[in-house]
Amino acid sequence: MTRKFLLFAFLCSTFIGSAQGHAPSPEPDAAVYAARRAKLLALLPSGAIAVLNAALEAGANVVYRPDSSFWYMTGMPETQAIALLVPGAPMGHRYSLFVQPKNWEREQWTGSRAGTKLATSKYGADVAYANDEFPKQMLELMRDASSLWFYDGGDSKFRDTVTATWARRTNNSTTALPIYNLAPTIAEMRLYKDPTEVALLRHAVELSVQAHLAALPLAQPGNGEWTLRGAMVGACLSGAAARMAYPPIVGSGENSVVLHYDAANQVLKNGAMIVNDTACEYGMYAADVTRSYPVGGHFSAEQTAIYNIVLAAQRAGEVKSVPGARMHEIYDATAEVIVDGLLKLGIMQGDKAEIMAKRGFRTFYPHGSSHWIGLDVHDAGSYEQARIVKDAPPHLRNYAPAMAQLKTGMAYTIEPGIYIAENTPGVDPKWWNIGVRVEDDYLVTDKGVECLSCKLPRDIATLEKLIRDHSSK
Ligand SMILES: [Mn+2]
Repeated sequence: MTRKFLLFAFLCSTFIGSAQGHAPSPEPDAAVYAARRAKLLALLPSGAIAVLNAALEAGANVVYRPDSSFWYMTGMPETQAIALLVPGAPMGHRYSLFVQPKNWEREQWTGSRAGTKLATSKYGADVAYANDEFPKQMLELMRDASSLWFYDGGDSKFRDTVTATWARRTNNSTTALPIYNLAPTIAEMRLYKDPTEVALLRHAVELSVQAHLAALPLAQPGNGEWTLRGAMVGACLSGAAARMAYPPIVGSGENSVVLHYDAANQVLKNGAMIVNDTACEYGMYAADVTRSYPVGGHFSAEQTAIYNIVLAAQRAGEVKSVPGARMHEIYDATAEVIVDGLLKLGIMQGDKAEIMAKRGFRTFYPHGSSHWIGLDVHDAGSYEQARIVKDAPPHLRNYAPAMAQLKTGMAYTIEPGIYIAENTPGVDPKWWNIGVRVEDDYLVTDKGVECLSCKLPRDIATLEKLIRDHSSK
């Protein structure tokens, strides 16, 4: 049997509100989800119907995780569920849920199902049906609808069925009947975190900070990359995280320059740089935190030089990171500090203006500085990338600056990095295999931008102390 949401449902069974008790992931608060649906209904034109599909089961031996956007609108943790929203319907008939029917023989294997009863009493549906009723109900509602809005939850078969059914309806219409993907509309809502989300995100970040603090003392020669990973996974899960926010990245030495290295199977060699990009998911919300430090806790002169450039780049990004700023201003600031620093060290050569214009630093700083965080670690929401900037030189067409402006409720990372691979042409071998990324999580509030993870030390002296105090030598 593949459905493993029993564990998830169990973790959901205690309310987060009792923060003192550090209860596991929160019980969906029906009012929060109802408010989100009301907002979505208000955005839809009259005559619209909206169908939202839960994610498919992920497969055997994989714990089911609800699709983030479906969860955001429904709080319904089960697979094979469909939500139907009809803004033009009378009150009390606007929200239907189609769910797996109660069936003890199945539930004995895969866990309790809400069934139609809880679909209304707990998850707030006006009306609930067994999910095999969906095709019939859908056809009936389509007859009077003038636009269809769908969210497929990553299930292409569901999308095909819904769109084909709508196409048949359109074929018999005197005018074209539009069909829209709901994903961008929900994504836009998800960009602005409500208080419930902010509380969960804070908790996820706090737990991740504790996990990093548990890992730092283990950065000793003879331990493995897995030792750090194990400690962090342990810290997250024993703090009632349902899972990690993403596959942990703990890479030392030559692995520190691989951005998404996830094997964690190398023994730690004294002095090797570690990039540790690991964080917990809590209550469905993902933190994203990275620290870099050498095995044994003694930064070499070269590691110090690179590290301080990255830290200064992050600081420059933070300075730009104010309400109203555009996302690309953060990236530009980090890139500029990195280019200045690498030119000064002789790792890069050439004209700064030309390097900036051609993004010539991407050998060393190949990724962006920032992404949204939330229900997904790379959260939904547009960056409003300008594909072609008015009057911009041609190189900017590849750069596609993110024009999105920081507004209250948005959450994002600032995570510059420098990675110097072995045999990088023109680079002195003393710099090889130094990878450094420093990543923190930020929230725009009414009072300004708050760093959620910055209590986790970033300065060399404190990082060294946290490692060296636990050295056996
Ligand atoms: Mn990140």
